[in-house]
Amino acid sequence: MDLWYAPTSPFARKVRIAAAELGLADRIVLVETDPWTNHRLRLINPLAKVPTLVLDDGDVLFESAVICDYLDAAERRLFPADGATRWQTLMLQGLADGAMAAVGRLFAEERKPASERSDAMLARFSVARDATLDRLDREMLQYEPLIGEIAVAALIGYLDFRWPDRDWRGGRPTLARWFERFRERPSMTSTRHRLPRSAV
Ligand SMILES: N[C@@H](CCC(=O)N[C@@H](CS)C(=O)NCC(=O)O)C(=O)O
Repeated sequence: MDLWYAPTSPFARKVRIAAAELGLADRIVLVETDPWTNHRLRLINPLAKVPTLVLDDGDVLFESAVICDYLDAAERRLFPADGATRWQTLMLQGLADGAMAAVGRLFAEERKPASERSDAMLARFSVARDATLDRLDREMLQYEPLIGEIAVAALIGYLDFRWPDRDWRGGRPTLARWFERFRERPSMTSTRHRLPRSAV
């Protein structure tokens, strides 16, 4: 399988963490790309986004939640088949994914020249980030992850990568404690963000 990814993408990292947790990382060939400039990506994914997974038979999957679900299909370790836990973990994934989209837009907005920045957008994305972190501080996050924990770890890893000096941990001791331990998992240490090296 080929995983088209960008080393700065939290959604792609979510898939890589899930693959590592499932012991599938070495079945995946990583194809580093820049989704903004690589026109070949749009030939296989109309949205031209990462992550995009090309299966061995040539079928293509996109959307990180779909790719993670596919990787988990053989064992059902990350996505419980039914029951309350299923809905809780899917909700957590949805929340973390939504916050990742908001902070991705926040990062792009902050990088614009001051004259082009929108205070309303900056405020909206910041509030989404802060409200999500407050909510996550009240969640019972586990160390043996389901997909919800993996998505939360990808979100927080991205915050640390893009804003290393911001203190999101202050006032959120439960979440901070959970992440201090979770970030040491091999699935996390083997998938750290970095700036792009090359782009196909
Ligand atoms: N909902 C998608 C979001 C993927 C996404 O937004 N990826 C970003 C990189 S973090 C991207 O490829 N952006 C390029 C674009 O928006 O054109 C998922 O879960 O996979």
